[in-house]
Amino acid sequence: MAFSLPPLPYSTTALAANGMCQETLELHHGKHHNAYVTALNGLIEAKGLAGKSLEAICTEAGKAGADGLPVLNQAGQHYNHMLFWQVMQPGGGGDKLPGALAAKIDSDLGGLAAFKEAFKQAGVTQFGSGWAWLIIGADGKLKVTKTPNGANPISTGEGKPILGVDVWEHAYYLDFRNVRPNYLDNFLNKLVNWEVVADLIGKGGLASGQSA
Ligand code: MN3
Repeated sequence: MAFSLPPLPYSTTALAANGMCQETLELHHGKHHNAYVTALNGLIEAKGLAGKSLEAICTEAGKAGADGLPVLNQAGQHYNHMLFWQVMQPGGGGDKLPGALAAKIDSDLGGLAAFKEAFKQAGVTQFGSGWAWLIIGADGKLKVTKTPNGANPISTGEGKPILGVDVWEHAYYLDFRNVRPNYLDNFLNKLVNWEVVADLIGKGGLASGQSA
C-alpha cells in the first residue's frame, strides 16, 4: 500500500479568474504536493508506518517532536494540501455562508468579519512557511490558529482543521508576488468553499481515508 495524490476537485484553469492561475495549480498540486506524497511513501518501510492512517501518522510524528519531523514534514503536507484543495472552488468566498456555519462563527468567534480578520492575521504573522487554520478545538468550539512548515492542528493536538490556507511562498508568489495579505484577502473573498467547510464541521474534520 502507498499514499496517492488525489486529483484536484476542479480543473487547473478553474480558479484563474479568482486569483489562482493555471501555472500555480499545476506546480503546486502536480509538483509540490506530489513530491510530498512520493517522499512520504519512501518513508513507509523505514519508519514502520505500514497500515497506519494519515491522521495517526501526523499525530504520532507530532508527539515525537524533533525525531518526528522527517515524517511530519511529508505526512503533514500531504494532509494539509488535501484539505486545501477541497476548501476552494471557482467563485467562492464572500459572505454567504450556510446558516449553521455562520451561527457557529458568530457564537465562537464574534462574527464573520472578526473571523476573517483573525484568520488573515494568523496567515500574515506566520513567519516563514506554514499554514493558517480554522479548527474545531477540543472543547468543540471554533478557533483560529497557525502552524509552521508541514505541521497541522492534528500534529499539534490542537484540534481538527476544517479550513486551511497555505502561506508557503509557492502558494502565492506567481499570483501575488510577495504580497501575502492580498493573497489571504483573495482566498477569503473569492476562493473558500463555505459549503465544504460547513460540511466538515458535521464530519468533525477531513477524513483522508488513506493509510500507508
Ligand atoms: Mn503548498
